[in-house]
Amino acid sequence: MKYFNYLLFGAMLFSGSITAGEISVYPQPRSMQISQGTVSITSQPRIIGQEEASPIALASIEALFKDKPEATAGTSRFSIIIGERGDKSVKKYTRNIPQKADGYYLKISDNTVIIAGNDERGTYYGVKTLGQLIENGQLPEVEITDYPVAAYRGVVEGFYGTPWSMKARAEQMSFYGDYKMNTYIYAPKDDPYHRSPNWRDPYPAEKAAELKALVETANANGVDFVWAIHPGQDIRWNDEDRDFLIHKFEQLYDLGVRSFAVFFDDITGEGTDPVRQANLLNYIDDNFNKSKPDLKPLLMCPTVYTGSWGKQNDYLKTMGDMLNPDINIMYTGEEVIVSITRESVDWVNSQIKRPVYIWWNFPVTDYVRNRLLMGPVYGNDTTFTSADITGFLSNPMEHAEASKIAIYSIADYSWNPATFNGEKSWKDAIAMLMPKDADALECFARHNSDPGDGWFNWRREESKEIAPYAARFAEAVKKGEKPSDEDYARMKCEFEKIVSSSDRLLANDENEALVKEIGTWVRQFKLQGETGREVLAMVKAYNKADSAMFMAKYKHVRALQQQSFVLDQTNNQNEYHPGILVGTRVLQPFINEVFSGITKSYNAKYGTTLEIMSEYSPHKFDTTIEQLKGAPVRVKGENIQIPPQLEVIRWGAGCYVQIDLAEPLEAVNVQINLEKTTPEIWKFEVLAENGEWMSLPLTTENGEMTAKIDREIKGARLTNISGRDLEVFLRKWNLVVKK
Ligand code: V0N
Repeated sequence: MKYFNYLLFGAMLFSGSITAGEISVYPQPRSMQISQGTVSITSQPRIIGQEEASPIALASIEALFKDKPEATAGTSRFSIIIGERGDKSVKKYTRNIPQKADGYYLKISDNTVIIAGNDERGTYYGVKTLGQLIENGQLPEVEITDYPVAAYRGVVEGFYGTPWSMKARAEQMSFYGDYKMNTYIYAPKDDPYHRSPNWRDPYPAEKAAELKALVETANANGVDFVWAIHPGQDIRWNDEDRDFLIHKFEQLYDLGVRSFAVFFDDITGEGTDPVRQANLLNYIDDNFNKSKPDLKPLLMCPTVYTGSWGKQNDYLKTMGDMLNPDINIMYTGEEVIVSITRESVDWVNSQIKRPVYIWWNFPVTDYVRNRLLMGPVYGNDTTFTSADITGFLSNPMEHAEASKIAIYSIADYSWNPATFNGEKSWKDAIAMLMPKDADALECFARHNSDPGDGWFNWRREESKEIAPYAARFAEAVKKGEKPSDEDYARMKCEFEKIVSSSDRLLANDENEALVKEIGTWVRQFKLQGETGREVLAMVKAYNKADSAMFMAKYKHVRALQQQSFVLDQTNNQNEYHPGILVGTRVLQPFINEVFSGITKSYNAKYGTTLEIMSEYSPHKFDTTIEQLKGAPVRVKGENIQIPPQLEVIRWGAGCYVQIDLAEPLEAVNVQINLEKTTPEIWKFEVLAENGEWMSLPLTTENGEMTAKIDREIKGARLTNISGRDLEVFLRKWNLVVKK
């Protein structure tokens, strides 16, 4: 791989009039030599070989030059010689053509362009590269030999949540074609005809027609449309279900599908049996795939699809031993949400005995639905070759347009991991999505990229440029010191940029689909910028002993926090992770810490009792436990929560936690997990309408205490009545109410 780097680098040193820097072909070609001259395009090209060449390649050429005038007699016409291996037109270039699927040879010199594909799609990709080389009606003289590392590249629409719309899917196809992604797997977990219970039923006519049209759009862009079935949760291991599955595939075949997959992920019960799964897949391969001459290899997603699960049993080894050799096997890496490492790929390949087909769970957010993952692709191993991986697909967010930032980079990475540059790819993707406001979108994206510290503990960098300034500034406030002017200026500049970037994104007319998808998060981001700016002003006022200004800024922050709370509570109210979170790794913690810190200092200095809780909540939290003072009450849909604490809580005898509701609410129950559950330790009470506290019995089941409430209350409280000081973990304190 180093050799190609030098070749590419070397070529760039001897660039001609068009400097190498200006030439950016995505994905980066395997080898590109640039020479002096340029070819100017003044008219329609003369095309040689069109009788045999790939129709979609010819269609792309037509589209490239559609606005050029017909050549007139005497004008210097430029020619395009086009074809694939074996075609007469490119016969004499056969030895230049790489013998790799999707590979091509492209040479531009004098007034001639040669595009010779190893196969039809290779020719098509040669035309896509040609299109990217055109600058102001000029073509550089180059010689390119190009082919991908991963044979299958693109997207598996395999997430939980709202499936993409047909319109969004169709729009994705041209994007895949432009960046040499050749695979789209239709596998929306929440499409009932893909998964249990309706996988056996044929699509109704209208839906079938939509799929047929989508398959045609995919083919027109060189994309293999893979239809996946997900029978495992209720499949019966008998001929009837086997035939149901084949019949369903037949319906999709009749709609034009030529690639098929069977997914067994995220299931329990009988369907998880690897031997039965392997027998079914081999049967499909032998009786369906092999009976039709024009199908791509069968693909399966295993039940055991991570290394950490795979190392606990022989499931993947069984698949490797039993599955027909041409059936491809998917895998998400060592964990469900993780970077793809050399170790994990080597291990799984030793089990499955074929190069693995990676399903990379990025930028999917169905496990953190209140966030967007807009950051760069990085952290995957860059040494993979075609012997290691046969596929590398992205499982994207339910936000199709916003997912393009990551997908664009994954296209580049999967074509050639060795030369992949994540930061550059990320910036180019952003500029592609919003040329005029790329800096504004980049500001938004760099502060919305971390999934947080959930069960998967896979983190992403976020706000990394300002993190050192933010940390120093917050530390100074915590110590009651004045932050440095440099830190103050840097933070103020960032918050100003956040506010202006947000307004520009909301006003952007270049990409309405993107603005529609991320708009609510952008509005939240703007509020965050305004809040940050005003919190800084509180610090400035405090350090100038300007109480009037401090109070004005304090009240403004309080108002902004409430707006942010309302926005969070009234948008994206899915049942898993409702709400709208932004800047969670650095910005929000900074704002919370500095707001609380400077308000505490102000209270101490002026003897005031301004509330120091940073996150707005209409409900008040009261406690006699030192460690929990100031903890925010979180409202998540119909759950009013004291957020889980990672540290041990020292809960003194007679101490309590109490929530005072903003208004009487119909409460269903309370769910409490402190890892010390024997009920005689605790007294749970609710504040009834009549102002009386009444205790309700706590029951314990599998480590959790619950109390049925089913009445209107104004508050709830839990007291340690054991007579002893306790050490507990506050895993969960959740009051379920009816909105
Ligand atoms: C989550 C949850 N996976 C699923 C879905 C989903 C993705 O989009 O595709 C990421 O959230 C299955 C998958 N297949 C290859 O990745 C998996 C989960 C977490 C822990 C578990 C079981 C399932 F123990």
